[in-house]
Amino acid sequence: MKLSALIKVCSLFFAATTGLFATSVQANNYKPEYKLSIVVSAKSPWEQGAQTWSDLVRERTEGRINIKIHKGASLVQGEQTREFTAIRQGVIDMAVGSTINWSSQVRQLNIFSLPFLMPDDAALDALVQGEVGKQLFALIDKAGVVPLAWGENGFRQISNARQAIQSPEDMQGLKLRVVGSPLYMDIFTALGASPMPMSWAQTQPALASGEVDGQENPLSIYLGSKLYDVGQKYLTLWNYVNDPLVFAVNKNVWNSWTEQDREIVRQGAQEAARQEVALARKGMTPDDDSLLKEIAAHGVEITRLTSEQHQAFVRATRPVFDKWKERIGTELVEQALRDIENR
Ligand code: X2X
Repeated sequence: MKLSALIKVCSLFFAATTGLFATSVQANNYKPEYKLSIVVSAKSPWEQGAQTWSDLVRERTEGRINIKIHKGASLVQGEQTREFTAIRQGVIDMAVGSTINWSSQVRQLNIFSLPFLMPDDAALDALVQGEVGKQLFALIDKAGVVPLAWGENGFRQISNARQAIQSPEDMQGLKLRVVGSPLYMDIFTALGASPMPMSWAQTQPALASGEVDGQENPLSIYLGSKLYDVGQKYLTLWNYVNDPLVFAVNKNVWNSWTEQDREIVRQGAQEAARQEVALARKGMTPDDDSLLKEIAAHGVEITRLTSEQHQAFVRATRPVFDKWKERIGTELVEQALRDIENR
């Protein structure tokens, strides 16, 4: 064998073995199990979305990425507003998280909680699938968390144990549980209620004991958590906000995976999110109101607002919208308004 040929063979052998070596080093960096956080515990589209994502990833990586779901925000002792920080720090590896809970760390995520910004599903789609969604993902990424797909918790409706709510006057003095987020405190204070910040884990016992009169959450959570069993017999459909969910991974964990596995995780998140959004919107349309029927069958009085009644809520919360528009960033909110207009 000529010297040049020998060198070639040797270098090929060297390349092959270092390649093998690199793969095994990468595999060694993988954890035996990855911790995925969600806030809800009961059956819901949110929980189902996390399950689908985990299953797809486990299957397609042939078990290299093995995900365990931790419900009830248990990795942060139920304190859901600390979830984002915990992902960033690596206490949590992965999450399907609500923008409400992450908004204390990424203030622009408050945009989805601007009262009555989004009139329908298409408006939410226009935001998350457009320029606003792109900018928000860049901000989440900059904060040290890798966002992969947008899911949806849903339009949030208000329930209480005292009386039907048709106007802000009906909310005077009502003790309402809200997520510990300043914007929600402002909204319900403007409406004349007494908002009480509390984690979701504490809410169900607080509703059962009568410590609080009401709460606001999407219908799927209301039903999945059986809130009709803890006295929540009055439900008003007012679609005032809608919180999207973000499928995300801690940055170091993301970087520890091979390119091929990252692609599987990203694809899996996108597929799971698509299915999750469809599920989150199911059963509350004129064509299919099965979810509403199921709720009504538990003796719940469901109130729908006339457009005049709706306007009274919009008017009462307008100053909060204006104040928070500035805090979130006027340009981003203007972009959102344009995208909704052109949806
Ligand atoms: O706490 C809530 O209300 C919930 C479950 O909807 C969120 O995590 C935002």
